Amino acid sequence: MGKTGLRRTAALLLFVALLFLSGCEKKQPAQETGLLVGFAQIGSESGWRIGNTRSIQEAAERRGIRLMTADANQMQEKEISAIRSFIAYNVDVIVFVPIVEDGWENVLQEAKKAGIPVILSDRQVADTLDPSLYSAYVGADFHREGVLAAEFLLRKTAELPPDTPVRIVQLTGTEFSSPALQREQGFLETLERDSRFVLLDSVSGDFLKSKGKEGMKELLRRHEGEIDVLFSHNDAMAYGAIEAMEEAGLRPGQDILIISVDGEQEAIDLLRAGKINCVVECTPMLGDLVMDLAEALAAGKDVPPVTYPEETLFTEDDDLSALPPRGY
Ligand code: GZL
Repeated sequence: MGKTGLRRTAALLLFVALLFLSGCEKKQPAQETGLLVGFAQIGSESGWRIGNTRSIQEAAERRGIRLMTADANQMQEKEISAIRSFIAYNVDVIVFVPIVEDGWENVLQEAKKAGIPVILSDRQVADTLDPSLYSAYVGADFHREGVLAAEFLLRKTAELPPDTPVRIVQLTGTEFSSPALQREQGFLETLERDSRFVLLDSVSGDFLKSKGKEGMKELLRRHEGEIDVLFSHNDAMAYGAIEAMEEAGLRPGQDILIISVDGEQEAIDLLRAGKINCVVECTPMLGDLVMDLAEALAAGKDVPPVTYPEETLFTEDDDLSALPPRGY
């Protein structure tokens, strides 16, 4: 058996051990083809994330791309180990979701040294990282999502008396992750030009429903009777916050306005029910965009450094009757 064969056998044993430990599975596409892609996903913390994984896997399967999927269970060190196993297995392309912006330099240097192109899917790394260490980013413009959330609030409060304070609390996503950092930045930058808007407090809900509920309970305890608006960095945390508000005898969407991000089916249903006022879309359906780039990179072609999917927002003023099922 040649050196490559030995390397792939050894790496396969390492990868299978890692998959076994992290409860992952290797997807077998309909028909095996040449391209082998290693995909490191961060977990299954929200309906959004589950939809994202499905989108990547189905896009690979449709194209006959062999996909090795590793689930990091929200742990960066597991994600780094998975990337290392992809390098050892000498995959053609690595796709991963940077759970946080920092801590990727060493492993991406190793991928570069191995000559394996890397695609950032869904989340970004710090812009201080050497951009030659990855080939492309496919995912949302998180800063714009924050701006869209704030612009809805500006419209919603335009008719209030000019000196009426609008007191805001935030449920933030995973600390140091690009969606959390940039959604907050876009939201606050847009509102800071109007002194009526006051950010009372923020609590991290880590993009989880359970922590969103805990966080909202804490915010209600700290600021009882003072909160006008909740900006939740994702739908899952907003669901938890709605439970906390209703348990406190409050009417979500009326006593406290709710602006959320993602656009899951459940959030659209809550929007229709008047319990959420605005949902900024952040599509998880990135599979085809990612696999287009993977195939191009494997063929030695140049690819755009940034690819944003089409995205919109949904508000209480929209006619949602014709909106097709969200699929996540
Ligand atoms: C955003 C994505 C976020 C979603 C959350 O692109 O990384 O992670 O907004 C998910 O629902 O947990």
